[in-house]
Amino acid sequence: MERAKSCMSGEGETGTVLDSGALILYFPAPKTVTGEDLLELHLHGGTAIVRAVLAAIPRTSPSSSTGPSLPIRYAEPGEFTRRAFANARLDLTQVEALSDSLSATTEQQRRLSVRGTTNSLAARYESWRALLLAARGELEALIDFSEDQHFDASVSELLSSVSEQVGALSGALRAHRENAVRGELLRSGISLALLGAPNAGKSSLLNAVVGREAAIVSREEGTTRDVVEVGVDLGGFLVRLGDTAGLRRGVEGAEVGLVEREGMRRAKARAEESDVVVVVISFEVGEGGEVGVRLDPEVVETAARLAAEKDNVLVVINKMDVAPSSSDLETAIKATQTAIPGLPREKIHPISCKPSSQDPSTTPTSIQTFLRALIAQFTTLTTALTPDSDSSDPSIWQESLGATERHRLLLETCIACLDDFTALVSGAADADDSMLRESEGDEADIVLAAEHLRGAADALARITGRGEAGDVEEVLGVVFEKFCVGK
Ligand SMILES: Nc1nc2c(ncn2[C@@H]2O[C@H](COP(=O)(O)OP(=O)(O)O)[C@@H](O)[C@H]2O)c(=O)[nH]1
Ligand SMILES: [Mg+2]
Repeated sequence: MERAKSCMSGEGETGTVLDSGALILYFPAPKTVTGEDLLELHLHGGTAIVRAVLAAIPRTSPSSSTGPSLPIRYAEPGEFTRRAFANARLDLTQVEALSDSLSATTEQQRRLSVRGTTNSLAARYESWRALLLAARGELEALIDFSEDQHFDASVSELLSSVSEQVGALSGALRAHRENAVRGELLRSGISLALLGAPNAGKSSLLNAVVGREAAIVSREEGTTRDVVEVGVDLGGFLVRLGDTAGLRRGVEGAEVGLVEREGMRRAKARAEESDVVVVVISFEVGEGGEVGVRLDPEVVETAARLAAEKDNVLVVINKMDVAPSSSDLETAIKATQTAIPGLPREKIHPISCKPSSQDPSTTPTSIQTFLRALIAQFTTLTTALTPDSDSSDPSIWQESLGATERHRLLLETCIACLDDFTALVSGAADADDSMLRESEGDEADIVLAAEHLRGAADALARITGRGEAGDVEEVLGVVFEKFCVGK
């Protein structure tokens, strides 16, 4: 048996250092990661040592050496976290953030997941749910106890105060849902499409950005038929770059064939669903040696449509190195702005993908400048919105970026329930306050309105994974606290 030195530290955990250098830490429940008793064995990593220790554990039965051996087995995937959730050490939003932080590959993903590991997001859902429970409590009091003499608030006042609260909450939920979409850009990556005529330099730009030959660069037109996808970390943002087939309007002698047409269809579809579209146009040398910017109608029409619909278009004017003078560049910028109406000057970036002759391994300066603008655009896209109605510290809204796709779907359900509530209550108010008069049918309306609030609160409870049990008690608690019924 090895000699061991024991020590106590922190909140009761006991550490034992064995002479072989192994460290055994005992954490008593309930303030542990899983909420259960925990024993941590820190061993040297050799497989023989680990195997010997694992073989020794079943023989250390606490009862007697002849008693049943201590059952041990490997943990199931995620079992520690599952136990932590079961023992209320973590809520579902924290479990999700933990899984996100384990799979984070970029700085922005890491930051997003760290934000979610505190329980502030869950606390916010809980505070909204509490608000809904309180509102529902008030409505149920209206149904159950309206004849009670202690109930002195006017029915219509109460209803309008409840719908006012629901209205404000609904605004906050909508902003939160919008931020969840923005947060998803950090989590799953920002999708970016490169769009332009054949030979404009889309593949060259992709390679200059990625820093390796991901896409084939060729003077031959139509080398990219399908969308080439590359994932890249730009300024800490995960970006999914899509290099697409060139867009061009067919002309006599150079008609667009079936395969090329399909490539163009995919290119437009990819641009349509992208978060950011970079349109590549270029200076070209004409047959007579003249240099001018090439604006293919197929490219500019698509770009103008996307710019008007989504305002997510950036333009690069490539092959600046062949432009004879800076006035040619200014002419090119003006022509681009005419072709794509409403495109601000700062969204047009002259670049050259041609490597510098002094140091071909460095990214050309013009591309570095463009990348900085691109990263600024990513920052804007992923900054949390603060609802106008909310004058509190905007940093708390930053947290709502941590809301996942699962949260977003449940938020939709919650918002839909609140919309139903508002439609019912305002509909009734329009119908000459019929809901406020006390007949049986009106009571049914109030029951239904309370039911909508319950649906909304349940959706929030499903986000944190808490709250369904004891829901009735909570509602009753609100009723009794507010109206002192039954005293
Ligand atoms: N002079 C010059 N040539 C370029 C530049 N960018 C790309 N090219 C050339 O333009 C041709 C087409 O480029 P590529 O990237 O394949 O265009 P894509 O069809 O839009 O993907 C190739 O011969 C490239 O070497 C540039 O900035 N300056
Ligand atoms: Mg290409």
